[in-house]
Amino acid sequence: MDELKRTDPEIYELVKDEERYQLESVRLIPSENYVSKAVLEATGSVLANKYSEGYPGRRYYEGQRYIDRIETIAVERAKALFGAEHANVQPYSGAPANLAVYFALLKPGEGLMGLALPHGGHLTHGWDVSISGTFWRPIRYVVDRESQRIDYDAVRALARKERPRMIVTGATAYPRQFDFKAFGEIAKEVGAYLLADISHIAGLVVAGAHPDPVPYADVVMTTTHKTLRGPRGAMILCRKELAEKIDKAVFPGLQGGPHNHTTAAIAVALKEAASPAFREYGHQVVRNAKAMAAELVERGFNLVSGGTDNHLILVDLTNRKVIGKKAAQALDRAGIVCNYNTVPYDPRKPFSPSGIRLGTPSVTSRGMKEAEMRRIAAWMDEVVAHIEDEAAIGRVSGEVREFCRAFPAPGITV
Ligand code: DSN
Repeated sequence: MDELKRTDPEIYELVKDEERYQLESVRLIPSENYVSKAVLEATGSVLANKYSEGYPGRRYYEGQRYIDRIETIAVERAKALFGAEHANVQPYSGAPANLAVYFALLKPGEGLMGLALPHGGHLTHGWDVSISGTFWRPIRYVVDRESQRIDYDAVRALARKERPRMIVTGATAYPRQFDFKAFGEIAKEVGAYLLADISHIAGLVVAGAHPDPVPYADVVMTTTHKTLRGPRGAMILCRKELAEKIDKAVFPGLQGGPHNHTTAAIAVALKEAASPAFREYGHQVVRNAKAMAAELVERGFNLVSGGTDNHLILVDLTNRKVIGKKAAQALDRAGIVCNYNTVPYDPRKPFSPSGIRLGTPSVTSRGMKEAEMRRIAAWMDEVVAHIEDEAAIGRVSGEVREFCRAFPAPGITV
């Protein structure tokens, strides 16, 4: 980044600081990852210079000879990897992608049923402060109070009562697998579309480490930068008969020109995700999450639903007498980065909830395995147990920095 250094040393230094931070910390935010150098190179390419409103072969600007080929490759790779009939790779990110799906298939005011935000759902699945809960009639299902898992009978009963036009399955803080077949049956029974938002688990799906929604959902949406390990962006997959509506909703309905540098990087990430190494990666992400969960339980942590089936762990810290925000901040000072999070039926407010959310996609990308997960869980225990003791937190921070040295991060050259 010599040129950046010369032109704007202030930004250059901050980028380098962030790079060091990502290298020297244990990153447990479940929606984050490390992309490869190849993905970074495509993202930082001259494709950023080009306008391409429209779709391959149907653009509103000339000069698309290379861009059309790049977008076509991305689309074909997405279709092949997920076994989908149609793919749109232009959404800028997950929130606009979900909005495009609603815009394509729902009339204003029709019922949109999703997992409630405090129970692990996403803002764009019909929460009040989001346009999704304002333009459409929000209907919210919750997890069962005892099992802290989705109760499919309760979802069916709610759908029968409320008759949504669309049901959304997917979450940002749900540590268990989704039964897409059950959701598909419920949606069919009430005449609703089923949207599977697999943003968090797309990498696990392609690796065969989580059931596949494509046979059951009318539309599948995923961001490309979480377990899928691509650039920040999103894709919408659907059957042929919905393709035109979806494409029109993305452009010209909601967006202007696609971010071609992102499209190219998505294509690269999809190629990487089709490799046997990625398949192994997806399974290791889950093995690592299970190992970390088991160690945390062993150390007296209370996990929502008792454990995990995927890449994510939700810890309820109530029994440790520490609030989520305080724990997340202390862990960050110790070099372990996670986020505070509500837990189902949380008596506390979202800005200072009872839990923290952890995930293994990033640490697995660095080659860490089960033994390292147990080590990290032990550090977390130490920090939470000594939350007021800056000397103890400082000691952990030194150990974490040293530990990270042994695990190169993809995309970061030391
Ligand atoms: N913000 C993402 C997450 O962290 O789960 C979802 O959009």
